[in-house]
Amino acid sequence: MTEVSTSPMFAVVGHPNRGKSSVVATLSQNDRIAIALEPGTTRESQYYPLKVDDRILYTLVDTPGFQRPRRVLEWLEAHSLSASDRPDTVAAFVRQHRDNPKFHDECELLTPILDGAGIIYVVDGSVPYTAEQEAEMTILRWSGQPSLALINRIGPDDHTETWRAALGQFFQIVRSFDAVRAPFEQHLGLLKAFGQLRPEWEQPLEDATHHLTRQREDRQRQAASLIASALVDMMRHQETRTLPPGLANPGAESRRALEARLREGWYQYQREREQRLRKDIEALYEHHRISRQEAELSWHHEHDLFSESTRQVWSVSRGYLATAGFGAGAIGGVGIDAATLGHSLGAGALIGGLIGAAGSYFYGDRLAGQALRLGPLKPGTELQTAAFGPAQDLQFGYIVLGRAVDHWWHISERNHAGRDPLELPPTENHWLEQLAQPQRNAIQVALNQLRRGRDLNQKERQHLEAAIGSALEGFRNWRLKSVRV
Ligand SMILES: Nc1nc2c(ncn2[C@@H]2O[C@H](COP(=O)(O)OP(=O)(O)OP(=O)(O)O)[C@@H](O)[C@H]2O)c(=O)[nH]1
Ligand SMILES: [Mg+2]
Repeated sequence: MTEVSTSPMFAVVGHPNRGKSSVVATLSQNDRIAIALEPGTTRESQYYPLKVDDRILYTLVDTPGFQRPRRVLEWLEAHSLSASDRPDTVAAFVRQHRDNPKFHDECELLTPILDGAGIIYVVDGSVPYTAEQEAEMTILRWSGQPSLALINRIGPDDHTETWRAALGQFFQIVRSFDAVRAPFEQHLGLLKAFGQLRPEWEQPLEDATHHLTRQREDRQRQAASLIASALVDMMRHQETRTLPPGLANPGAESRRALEARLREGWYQYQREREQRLRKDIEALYEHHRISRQEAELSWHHEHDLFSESTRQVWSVSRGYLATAGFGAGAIGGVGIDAATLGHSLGAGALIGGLIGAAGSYFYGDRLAGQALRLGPLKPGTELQTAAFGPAQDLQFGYIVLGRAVDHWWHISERNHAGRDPLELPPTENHWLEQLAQPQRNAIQVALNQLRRGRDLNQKERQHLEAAIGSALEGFRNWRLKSVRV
């Protein structure tokens, strides 16, 4: 508690349903805060400290909206003798009405302000300004606390300019801020503005922007490492079964059945591993409640890891493959890829037909690369191991990587006020062209190694992580550019 009182605190206040909780959620990086279409969602004041490395950088207080501002103002005017006693009059109002249900919301929202919190007054710039809100603004001014107004546009209309003119008469600082869409840089800009409200807050908020910037860089590095781990696991994965005595050296028919079973298991593993990566990335960015547009349980879906449309979106061109790596192994990989292409198109279509449903499998068999492999009988026993995997096609690595980087981008750009389901619309693979040759090589060399079932040594792993880190950076720049066009 003592720490809370030494770091800056801001009460986010305003009319009901204007995006107060959304502002709090985004700036405190907390997606558990209730945000809803109905007015009156927030009924009690709640304190949300933003912590980095166990240090509270600042605290935001989410509050209920004003319900009876005119009545409150009437009371204040009737009980104030001069301008100098206004803050005391506001305090007297809260003392006297604390247990009055009629003014419950006003008492809740004024309490943190009387305790010294700065005021962040949130309005919706998509609805017209009305004089009705003057009572709210006047009450806030009477509290004597430093204040800033935020114009948060919820709907499509734009009344920002009238709002600006009105708010400018009541608040020291007026800013526009879209709680759902504002990019990270704007969060930092807003914190700087908060720091201008009181001289003693300037340094703590300067520190806060510094910490948040560092945290974002750390998260990006950790994301690269999580993605590298998933890539290693997925490329190397082998689905195996030990065949008990009597089933060793199966005939052609049971061999096919065994192969189909192992292949399904291999698909399943890959999908689950990818989901685990996604959850890990979301947790890294403190997104705990994301619902997905993708149908997770019905795999036969165009967004499925193994669908034809996925392959089209995320696989890299033959030219890219040919130039990405210089090692002999890399070229070998391309060779295999080219040689099997014609054949596996046919096989892929066939498997798609067998599996039914979307029938869109194309590359699953080619990825896992090969038919079932049966090991030798274990000496002294009748046991034999059957294996499926690891992935033979380098494209699988690029597809996994592309999907992971895309998902990361959506998560890292997502504000904690966002409540829409996560959609991952198709994109193109031009992003890889952002990568410099050494990073392309590092990825290609790693994939080639993994394709053979070999693990990476520490140095190779570091190279891969660094290259994925650059891929994240490149992808972000590419997305920013393509969004702006
Ligand atoms: N598009 C968009 N929608 C927003 C934004 N801010 C809030 N909303 C939506 O507006 C509605 C109200 O948002 P809340 O943050 O719950 O508003 P509030 O002021 O806390 O509401 P109460 O607690 O009921 O007073 C929700 O449906 C939000 O998703 C925004 O910046 N952009
Ligand atoms: Mg609310």
